[in-house]
Amino acid sequence: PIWGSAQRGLFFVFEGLDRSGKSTQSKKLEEYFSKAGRPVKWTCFPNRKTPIGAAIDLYLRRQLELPDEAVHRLFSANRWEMAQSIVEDLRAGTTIICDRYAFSGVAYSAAKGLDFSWCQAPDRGLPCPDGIFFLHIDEKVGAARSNFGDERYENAEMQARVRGQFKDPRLRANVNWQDVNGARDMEVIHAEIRSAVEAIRQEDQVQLPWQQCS
Ligand code: NYM
Ligand code: MG
Repeated sequence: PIWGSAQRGLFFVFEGLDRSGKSTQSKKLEEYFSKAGRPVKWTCFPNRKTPIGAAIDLYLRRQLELPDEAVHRLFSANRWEMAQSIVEDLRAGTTIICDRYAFSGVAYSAAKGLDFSWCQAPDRGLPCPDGIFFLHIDEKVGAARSNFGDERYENAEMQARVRGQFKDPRLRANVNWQDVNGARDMEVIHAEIRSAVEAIRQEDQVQLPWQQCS
């Protein structure tokens, strides 16, 4: 089989609006794996440490102006430059837990008015997550949590538009999308995610060949 004798790692992605609890929950899941002695790596997109990520960071901190289309392609290229190492880690048996992925890429750019399927195109073929945990927060919870910084997109108006884009069924098509109510106690949310992860782990023991996002 494509994975050899060793069990491959699983690829989990956390998605949601800014301040939805993705960082907290993704790090709690990483801790759960590492405490159990299972190989795991936490990562995030944008990955601001690469050269492309450095340009994205300048853009988000408003020190660089770029056309919407150009920055959309940079966000995607930032995933492509990490794709090889993600696949190698998965093949080596390491589980990858990722804070944001292509779904944010589409939702944020489409919220700026770019065509939805145009936004999806550059990410086609990237490693497909085994599970996507989408942390929902409604407008009221969002407003209560919103001690936004001054990065681009961190304002109530943009967040409302992104919230709308995340509801588009084209984002959920052909992927293992798990809606999670993000307005609850963080331990309750973590427990729910943990059991979803264990269920996915059971299914994946059939060692399906690794798929790409279509
Ligand atoms: N973002 C993130 C995008 O606009 N497109 C993408 O492809 C990704 C991965 O970057 N407001 C936006 C969403 C966030 C911002 O991410 C920075 P974070 O997770 O807040 O550092
Ligand atoms: Mg943010």
